[in-house]
Amino acid sequence: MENEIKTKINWYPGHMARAKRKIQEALPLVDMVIELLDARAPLSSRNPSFSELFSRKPCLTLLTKCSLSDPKAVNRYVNLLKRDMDLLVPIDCKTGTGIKNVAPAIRTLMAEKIERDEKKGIKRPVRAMIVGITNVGKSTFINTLAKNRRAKAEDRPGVTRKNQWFTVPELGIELLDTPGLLWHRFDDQDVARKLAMLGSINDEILDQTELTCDLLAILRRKYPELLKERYRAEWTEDDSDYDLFQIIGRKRGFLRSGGEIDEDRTAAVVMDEFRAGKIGRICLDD
Ligand SMILES: Nc1nc2c(ncn2[C@@H]2O[C@H](COP(=O)(O)OP(=O)(O)OP(=O)(O)O)[C@@H](O)[C@H]2O)c(=O)[nH]1
Ligand SMILES: [Mg+2]
Repeated sequence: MENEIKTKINWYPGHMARAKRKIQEALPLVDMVIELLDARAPLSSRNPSFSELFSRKPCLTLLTKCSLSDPKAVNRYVNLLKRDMDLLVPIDCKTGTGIKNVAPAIRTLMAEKIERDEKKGIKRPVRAMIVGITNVGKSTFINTLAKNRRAKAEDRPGVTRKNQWFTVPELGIELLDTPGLLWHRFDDQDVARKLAMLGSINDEILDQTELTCDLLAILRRKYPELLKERYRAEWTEDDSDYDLFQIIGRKRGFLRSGGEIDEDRTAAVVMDEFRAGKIGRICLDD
């Protein structure tokens, strides 16, 4: 298994190319951009085309899903990333962490515009476009701020297909939900694999056993104790990632009639448990 050439991941469906055009067309309508990064992979979840695409707009960066990520790593990334970003705020929409800091950050970033408007006697909401890769939590973030407005949000990539406005009058802001964007070719396949682990790439185009072995490779290197605790698994240096995958399948009793492990079931369970945070708080990026 470990000697096999890995399947190359590429996922840039037609709807994403169209969505990118629509996002470009909508840019003149907004005052600022809010980019969401996944706290479990803050570097890998940055779309490299965004810095150019949004270079003319002030940008608030949100490091989201913090409750699922390693708190030490989140701190390190906040310090590292804020150097080259206008403003960065760590949040979590499930636990509510950091949400109260978002509106003040928007006002700080838009202070000049707000002051200019006030001098002219105009009261106009700040209009922000919410952008990020697929499944990072854009629609969930909008629902968290806009409370009663419902943007469709689900745990699979490509849920939002159209730009859609949501107003939050109590905060004086209007938010444009946009479809998640990936990029045309993943030069770095490690990045592509991490995005697949986060659920940002269509699971149906991936070999799930291979992806789970890649996840286990990261976990055994960075979080061996969490892995041992969750699966009561023991392994040695000599065991390959695939051997470890087999050990876990066996421990869980996912066996077929011939006594081999059920690979599909093992992969699905390990991947689900990782995504739900059951293995622990994990950051995939180094
Ligand atoms: N634990 C946790 N889960 C979150 C958070 N934000 C979003 N999620 C979950 O992540 C999944 C994707 O959320 P969406 O809001 O649909 O993501 P999106 O960026 O709008 O996705 P697309 O529209 O497909 O691009 C959902 O299952 C959410 O419940 C968060 O802060 N913490
Ligand atoms: Mg969405």
